[in-house]
Amino acid sequence: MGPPGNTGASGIPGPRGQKRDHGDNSVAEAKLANLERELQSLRSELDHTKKLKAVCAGLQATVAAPKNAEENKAIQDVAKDTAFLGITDEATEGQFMYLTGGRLTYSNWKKDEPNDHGSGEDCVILLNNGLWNDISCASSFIAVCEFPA
Ligand code: MFU
Ligand code: CA
Ligand code: CA
Repeated sequence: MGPPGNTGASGIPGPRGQKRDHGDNSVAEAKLANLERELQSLRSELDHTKKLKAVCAGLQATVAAPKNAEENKAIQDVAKDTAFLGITDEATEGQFMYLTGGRLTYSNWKKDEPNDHGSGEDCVILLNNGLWNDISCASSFIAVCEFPA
């Protein structure tokens, strides 16, 4: 018997490998959708507060925020209806601040308020009876502008 022959030519290529398993993304997708909804709602609330500020700022004024019972009554009398106050806790939940800056020095919350009800409430309204309630910043109420003396 003679020596072994030469190596033969390459065979035909094998079949394509299976597509990689990307796993189940439905949980992550649902979370992302929820985050996107939350972001949209936060953006719309922030826009609302900014508009409120801008309306009074255009008049060289600020959104009225009472610093004592007398001012609270004065805003109540001018508004004659439920009105937004220039107060928010949108930066840090539970820490209410004036739109002009600084922590609250006076408040007149209704019983059990503020409660950040539902998906959150970061704006403040003065009710007809003079008491305060925190409410969604996306809600619509009049606001009183406050002018420097
Ligand atoms: C109360 C208020 C809310 C909202 C809701 C309908 O929560 O604190 O701001 O007006 O009622 C139970
Ligand atoms: Ca809040
Ligand atoms: Ca509330």
